[in-house]
Amino acid sequence: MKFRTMKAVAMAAAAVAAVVGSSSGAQAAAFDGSCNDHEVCNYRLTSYTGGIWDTPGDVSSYVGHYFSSGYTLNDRTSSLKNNADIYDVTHYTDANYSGGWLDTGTNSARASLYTTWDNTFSSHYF
Ligand SMILES: [Ca+2]
Repeated sequence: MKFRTMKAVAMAAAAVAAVVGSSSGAQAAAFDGSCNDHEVCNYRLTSYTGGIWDTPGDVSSYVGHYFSSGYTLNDRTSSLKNNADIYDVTHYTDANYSGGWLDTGTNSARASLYTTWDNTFSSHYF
């Protein structure tokens, strides 16, 4: 009896260890100035310069957000990267995912948004 109890306890402990061991790795850190895996990254100027704004989530309004350089984000994006592994990202010219829109494929980047989209984006959705 005693041996069987100890074995059951050992098996339970092993099960807990397996759960802990399967926990996911480090998450991408939003707004840390680094364009990490799973993030979309907007830049104030072309060629990924002038300040960065990086996040792994959807954002319905750019109002109240700022590039790392201190510039306001709304209507000020001039280049971008989509480091999401699976999802395309769509940038919109208006808040709440409305207005004109531009899709950028997974693991793609745009060094320049040219005159059509330069300084126009106000929200994005994966
Ligand atoms: Ca980041």
